[in-house]
Amino acid sequence: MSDVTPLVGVVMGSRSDFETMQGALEVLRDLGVPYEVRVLSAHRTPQLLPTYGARAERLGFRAVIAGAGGAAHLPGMLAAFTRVPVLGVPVQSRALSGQDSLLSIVQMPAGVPVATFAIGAAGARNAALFAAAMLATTDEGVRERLEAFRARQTAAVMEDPFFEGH
Ligand code: RP5
Repeated sequence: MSDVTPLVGVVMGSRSDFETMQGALEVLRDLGVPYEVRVLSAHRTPQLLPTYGARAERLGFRAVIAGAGGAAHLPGMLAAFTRVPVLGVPVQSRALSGQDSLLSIVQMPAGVPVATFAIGAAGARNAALFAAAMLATTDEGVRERLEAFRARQTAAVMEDPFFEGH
């Protein structure tokens, strides 16, 4: 455990969400964004939500990435308890393939926003990239690493032999 103050909190409704959410952690690590991660459930540990929301503000988190599946209340409930921007990741559910998670997270009534990303692994990675982009507006180091990531991503496509002769 590093003693660097986290700038991004990553929470998920269950340990079973970890496989999806680990992509967000990888991206944050690659971009040198300090984070902390924990399981926090809107329905199994509801009493922890106000505490976590207040703590996120006190520690100066710049974003909270919240992944949940099924009736995915976690991002919305957390957004109700904090002024830190909440980035919601719909985890793919078994019963409805994540459509339930997506609609639960994206359809916040006006007044308490949650930024919502794609279902599953792409959403988790993009939420982390989005958090990094927010940080990059004021952090030159993160901006440079994000730029380098984009350049590598572009190069990987351009260097693909599939493009030979074009
Ligand atoms: C949600 O219920 C979690 O976010 C998870 O996606 C889903 C299923 O949880 P488990 O029953 O696998 O713990 O709270």
